[in-house]
Amino acid sequence: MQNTQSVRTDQDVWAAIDLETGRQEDQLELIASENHTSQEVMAAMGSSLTNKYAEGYPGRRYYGGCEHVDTVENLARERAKQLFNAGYANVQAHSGTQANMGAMMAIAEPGDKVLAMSLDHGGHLSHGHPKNFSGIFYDFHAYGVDRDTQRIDMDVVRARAKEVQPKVLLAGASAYSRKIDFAAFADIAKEVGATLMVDMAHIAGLVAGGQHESPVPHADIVTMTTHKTLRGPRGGMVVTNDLEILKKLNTAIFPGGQGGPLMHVIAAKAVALREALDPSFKEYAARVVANASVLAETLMGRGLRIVSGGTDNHLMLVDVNSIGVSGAEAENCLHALDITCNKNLIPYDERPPMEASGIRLGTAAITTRGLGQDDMVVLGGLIADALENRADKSVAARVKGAVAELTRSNPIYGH
Ligand code: DSN
Repeated sequence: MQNTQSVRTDQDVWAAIDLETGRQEDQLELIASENHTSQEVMAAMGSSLTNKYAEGYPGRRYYGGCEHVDTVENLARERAKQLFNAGYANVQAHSGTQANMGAMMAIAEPGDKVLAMSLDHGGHLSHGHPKNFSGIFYDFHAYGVDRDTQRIDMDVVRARAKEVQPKVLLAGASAYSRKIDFAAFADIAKEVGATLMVDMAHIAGLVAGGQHESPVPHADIVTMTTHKTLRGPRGGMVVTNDLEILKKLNTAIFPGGQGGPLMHVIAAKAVALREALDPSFKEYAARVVANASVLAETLMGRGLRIVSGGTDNHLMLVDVNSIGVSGAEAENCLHALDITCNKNLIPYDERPPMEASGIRLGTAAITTRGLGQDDMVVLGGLIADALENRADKSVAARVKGAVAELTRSNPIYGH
């Protein structure tokens, strides 16, 4: 048996992994849903727990030899409950979409009506895309953002809820830069007799760090991913204060939608949750939000329109159409200069999704590697310079050089 700690025989795979590590070190990651985990989180994912089958839940498994993975899953559950001040947690969802599938199966029957944020206005594909399980098995209806303010108008949500009479009211988004009023959503759900589900995937780390109101006291069930602002491994998680919902959720996750849990990922979730419980995580979350605010202000100062006029969280939608560029062109232009982001529809977009009129920028990853507010002023200027002078090779070279200075002086893993 080889020593798995030190042996790297598969040069093809390791070469690609090393290149990806280098890419992450050399590029500024502005994709709002990404982050850089600690090495301890990664070590847990690369541990012997990947070998273990543990279908079931702690103390009630379908396989022997689960005593140690039980310890790990219990730690993850307890830490999730503590971090989000929730009564119950399920940490087995393989992803955010799997978490949403489990939650939906726990609180609704196929064919039931669900009212969720429109995908075109910042919602998520698991909130009703016609080719996703959600749109296939449930009857989704949408609310959007106001054309003028580009914010969610709770009066419109209320009117839509009264009209649709949904079984489930779903709050949460993938590309919405403003605070979400979970208390108001709860009032509306109560008014129409709906169950309130919140998908806080993007803002879970901000909620953990006290930078966004928590949905947990207001919602019947809260889903999230662990790898975005929460800075854990790629995966999903669900919390609730309702024991009856928890019982249905547990059955919906396993055996409903998944088989064996990924115990190595659950271990990494436990490690990340411990990190998020540390007081330093609150400072991190505050820096993420402050950085996003400065970046948005800087871009607006350069004439780029930010959807809704700014940001309250870790992300912003930049309307690059306002300077005559498509989102796809902007994404490619910035990627060539080692700034990674994604093209994104903006509300009421007239371009198709693969072209889009916006780019979505987030500050979770660059804040992890140490960039601060002064750097955001520099970065905003570089982004504006690059987008305004796309054909100018000397501008491109200057921007790329300045990005290299930022990445070199802020290493992620230091090697
Ligand atoms: N794909 C993620 C995002 O970028 O927001 C959501 O799952």
